[in-house]
Order: sequence, then structure tokens, then C-alpha cells
Amino acid sequence: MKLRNRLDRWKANIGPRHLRARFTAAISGKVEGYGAVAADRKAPIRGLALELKNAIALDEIEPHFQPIIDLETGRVRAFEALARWMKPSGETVPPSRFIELAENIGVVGDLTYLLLRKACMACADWPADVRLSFNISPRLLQDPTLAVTVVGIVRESGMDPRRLEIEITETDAIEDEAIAARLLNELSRAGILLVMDDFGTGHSNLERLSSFGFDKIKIDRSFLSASNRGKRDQIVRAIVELGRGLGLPTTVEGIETREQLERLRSIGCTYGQGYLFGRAVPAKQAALLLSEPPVAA
Ligand SMILES: [Ca+2]
Repeated sequence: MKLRNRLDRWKANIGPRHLRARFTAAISGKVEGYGAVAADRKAPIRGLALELKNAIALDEIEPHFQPIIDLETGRVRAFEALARWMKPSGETVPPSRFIELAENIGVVGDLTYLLLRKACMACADWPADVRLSFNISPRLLQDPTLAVTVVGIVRESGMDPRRLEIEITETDAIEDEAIAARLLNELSRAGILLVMDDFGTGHSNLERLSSFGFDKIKIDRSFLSASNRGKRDQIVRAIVELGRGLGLPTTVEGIETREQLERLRSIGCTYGQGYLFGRAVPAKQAALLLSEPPVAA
């Protein structure tokens, strides 16, 4: 926490070149008051972990944006922000390699807030009815400052909090459910929508759907896989029905073909996401997508 605050203050007060010099000094243990970073040098954190810390401190990780489509109208209703890390050498590191690492070395908060800040800025360029969907690690649901920090970043950006949706994966990583429920409640009270992510693959999802007050369900992409299609369609239908009964819209991820799209439309799924509509693209391209005609009208 303290480290995050310090990094935030750095970023707010000094330019990238100074930041670079100060960060280098800090990891060499030369800057007084940055003990947490200096102490890391002694820990057995090497290679990618150190590069990741460096990349976060230097603002090198960017959100890309994948469209989420209203299946009825074919219009873009939201963009999901997805982390992209390109090293100065041009090499890209896939999120599967660095998100979990960030959780394990305790910098997932720094990474999340850096990305949220950038994503909120991008959202300012979109029409007011297009939302931002943003992933939060269940690990952060144990950090008592999460809600205050998220709401603070959104307000600072000038964005209406009602345009933000937080996606949270079902998981058993939530140790203290009471803390998580309180944080989600705080986010909700600020007007932020809560989306249960990867629904159908995780842990005690039905209980959490009600106890955590989710507003939307995102159905895991695995239910679109071609094998055993009849049964999978039945499951999707059942989840969509469950959502309807609870008054919760449903999104299906991983739509790649028109045939899948038509099936999901007939099932009554509300929103869709997948390569058929577009991959995750940088902020500028995302804004351009909005001026194009609907993909799936
Ligand atoms: Ca997600």
C-alpha cells in the first residue's frame, strides 16, 4: 500500500525521464524513503518479476479495448480493457504470463490502478452510452482500500461512475467474504456495475451471485466450444434464463462465427464479445470502431 501511494505520488509529480532516474536509483537502494523497493532487491525476485515492477513504475503497460456488442442491435455497448505489455525492446509479454505474476509479487494493485487510470481516460472519448468494462483481480477484494481507490480514480478522470463495470472472476481466492462483500457494496453504491466473470467455471457461483449483489453475468467462452454442443447450448440457455429470472443481463464471450451469433440471439443472450466483432485494440482504434456501422446488425 505504502509503495503504491509513493509510486502514485511520483507519477503525479514528476515526468517520465525523472521517474526513470529515480526508479533506477530506488532499486539500487540510493533513494531514502523507498525502502520497500530497495528491500525487494534482497528478495529472490528476478528476471520477469523485476521487469514487471519496472514496467509498472514506468507506465509501460497499456489497456487495449475489446468491443462488447448488444446482440439485438449489433452496436458497441462497452469495451473490455485488457492489459498489454510491450517491452521497450518491442517484445510483448502475454497477460497469461504477467497478471498472475503481478498477483504473486504483490503489485497487482499498482498494475490495476495504472490501467484503470488509462482506461478511464480512453473512455472519455467515447459516446456517453458506451461503457468501460474493467477486470479486477479477486485478490484485490481483500484490500480494504480498493473501493476508495477505484472510485477516486474514476472521479479524478471526470468519468461518470455509472459508465464503469467491474468484472470479477469467480474464484475461491476470496479468503474473507465479509471484506469482499463490503468492498463490492461500496463500489455499487458509487454507481459502478458488478459483472460476475467467467460464469459457470468457477467456485460457488450461485451463492455469490446473490450475496455479492452482481448486476450482470458473463458466461465463460468454454460454453461455445464445438464439442458436445447440444448440452453446452442447454447450459447457456439455463444461465440466460437464470439471469432473466434475477433481472441480470448476460454476456457471452468468445463468439467467432455468425452461426454462434445467431444461436445466442435465439437463446436470448443480451451481449456478446469475441473475434467476430473485434479483437482488443489500442484506444485510438477503439474510438474509430464506434464510427463504423454495426458488425452484426
Ligand atoms: Ca473479463
